[in-house]
Amino acid sequence: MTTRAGFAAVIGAPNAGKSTLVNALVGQKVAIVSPKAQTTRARLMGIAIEDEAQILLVDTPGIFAPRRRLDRAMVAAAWTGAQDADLILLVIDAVAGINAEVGKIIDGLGTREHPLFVALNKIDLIRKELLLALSTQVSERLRPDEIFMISAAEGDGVPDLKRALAAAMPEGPWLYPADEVSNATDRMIAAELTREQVVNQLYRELPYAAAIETETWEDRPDGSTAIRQQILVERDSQKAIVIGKGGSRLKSIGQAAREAISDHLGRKVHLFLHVKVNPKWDEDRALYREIGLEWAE
Ligand SMILES: Nc1nc2c(ncn2[C@@H]2O[C@H](COP(=O)(O)OP(=O)(O)OP(=O)(O)O)[C@@H](O)[C@H]2O)c(=O)[nH]1
Ligand SMILES: [Mg+2]
Repeated sequence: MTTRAGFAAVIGAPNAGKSTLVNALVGQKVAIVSPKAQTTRARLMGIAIEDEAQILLVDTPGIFAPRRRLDRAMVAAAWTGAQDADLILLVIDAVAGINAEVGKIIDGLGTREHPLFVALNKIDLIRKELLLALSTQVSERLRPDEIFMISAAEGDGVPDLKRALAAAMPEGPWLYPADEVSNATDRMIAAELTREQVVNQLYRELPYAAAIETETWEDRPDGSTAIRQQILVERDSQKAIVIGKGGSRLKSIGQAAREAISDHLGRKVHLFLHVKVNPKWDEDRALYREIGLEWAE
């Protein structure tokens, strides 16, 4: 049997549903998701398998006009992900349509060498006529190899997209073991699962989400794992928000994160969280390494 394997970079504006789609294609949660834009930071890879093909899906941070250093690093990671791939999958929020952010990405794609698929996402939220008009617009402006209409959240159209991605992968041996679903380490995933709780529980109050740093990780002889993580925020006022009244918010973040990490690891987890103010965490090179981002000058 001929096998296929290759990289598909999933790019798009913030909040388009890229991470949701990567999870849907993999069939397991490998990337964190939130209603807040700019959730994904690192370039994370989800591994999907369709018959004889292994599709390495590079989930990238949303592309937008970056100002802060972290934002610049995120956008750079997204474009690098696109350049390194065999195929580009541009995800567009069908409700938002081709807005200024998407326009910039289209310009950035320029004269491309890679095959381009476009997924019009969130079709569960849009009327058919509008969707068809958008599809025509995208086809004229981008001339993609294929356009798909999907709901990453509900799964509509995802199997068709997955089959087409598989068929577009170059022939060659698989690049990862058949049972692997992501390239992230448990340590990275645990930090992301905690960050997901911080973002989801506090996105209305924290304008710029925190970073998570793993301090210690101990697999204990009794089969449990003890993890210490630090939640880095920029100001004392943000620290107070994360901790909440009488520690209630931090407790509920810790509980939900512990359950998620325990589910992921398949073992009992003791999670110790504390909040640290570091006005300059955005400037901390070591943290960028931990997140998996290149330092952007
Ligand atoms: N109704 C609906 N909501 C969706 C769909 N796909 C994603 N969402 C929601 O859109 C929001 C953003 O989803 P993400 O997957 O985090 O988006 P993203 O493109 O990875 O965002 P960044 O990482 O911030 O660039 C979340 O609240 C999702 O639940 C969809 O098909 N339908
Ligand atoms: Mg994302």
